[in-house]
Amino acid sequence: MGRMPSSSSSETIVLLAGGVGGAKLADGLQAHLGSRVVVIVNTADDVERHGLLVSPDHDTVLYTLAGIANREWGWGIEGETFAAAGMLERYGEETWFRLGDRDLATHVVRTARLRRGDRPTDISRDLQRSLGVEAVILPMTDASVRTEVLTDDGWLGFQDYFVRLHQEPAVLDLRFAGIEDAIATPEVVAALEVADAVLIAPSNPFVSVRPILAVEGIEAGLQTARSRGARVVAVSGIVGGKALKGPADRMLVSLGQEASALGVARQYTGIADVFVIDSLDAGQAGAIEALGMRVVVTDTVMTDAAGRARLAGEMLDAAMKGS
Ligand code: FO1
Repeated sequence: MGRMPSSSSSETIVLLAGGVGGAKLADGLQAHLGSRVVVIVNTADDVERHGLLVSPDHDTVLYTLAGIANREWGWGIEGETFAAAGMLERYGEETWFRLGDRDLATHVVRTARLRRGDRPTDISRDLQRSLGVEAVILPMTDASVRTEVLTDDGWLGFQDYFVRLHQEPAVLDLRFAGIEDAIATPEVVAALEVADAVLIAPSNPFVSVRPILAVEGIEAGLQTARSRGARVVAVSGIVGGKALKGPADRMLVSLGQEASALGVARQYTGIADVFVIDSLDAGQAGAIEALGMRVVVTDTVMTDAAGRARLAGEMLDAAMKGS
């Protein structure tokens, strides 16, 4: 594990997170702070498959924090098998969104409980307890929000674009269906109220972080936290002009932005106080500072558990000291 951050033992740290990058940073934070980490996770990439609700970003964070994530893919479960998917295929079902046998159990439990009227936040809490997760994972809202992307072929559901079409079409616009009715849960509001710092993961700024901030009450809660002195520290998921994972670099360009750490920083103007960039991008520090953020330059690529804990420690340090 990396060095311990200069943080006291009673603070609450809130992390806004999408899938793989968010899960890795959450894991690094959990290594430092255990149950004092609250991860507010994007649920706008949720999708219904075979009558079940799948919550990919949530489950990626859940499995990673439980130590059972599939290391090769980043999502799903280690040692996964696909016997059920094979059978679904024989029945003529579309299986481009591959649900593993172990993963399927999560969606069965989630969907059964939703049908009984349970809140997503409560279901998530019980899944975490069953898997022995120390940190707290909170869905960004209990309402249903769905990211849709505009391509040359019209509006598509996010997983259609991401998995079925392998992120190939250019994304011309984005919308979050259902966002008008989405409000922050009491748990999310309470976490932001006591947060000593809010961190933003190296997740896609458009389809992972923006939906979280768009939920009524979340950006307001973050700004209230800032006004009482809590810092917001974001980290770039673009290193050397390339996304560490996923299509964020191409999305930045097709949405009229620059595929660079600076392009990501611009998305967090007026939101982040500190922006963490990779040493490869040190040359952009001045331009990012001109946006009104303090810049921290470090190694941001989390290749192993030590790298996750190290970046988490650097972000905690940036949140807790300096001006
Ligand atoms: N990603 C893929 O590239 N192919 C898949 O078949 C796939 C299935 C899948 C099933 C459950 C789950 O929780 C995630 C899954 N993912 C798959 C990953 C998912 O599409 C992405 O992690 C996110 O939605 C992007 O943040």
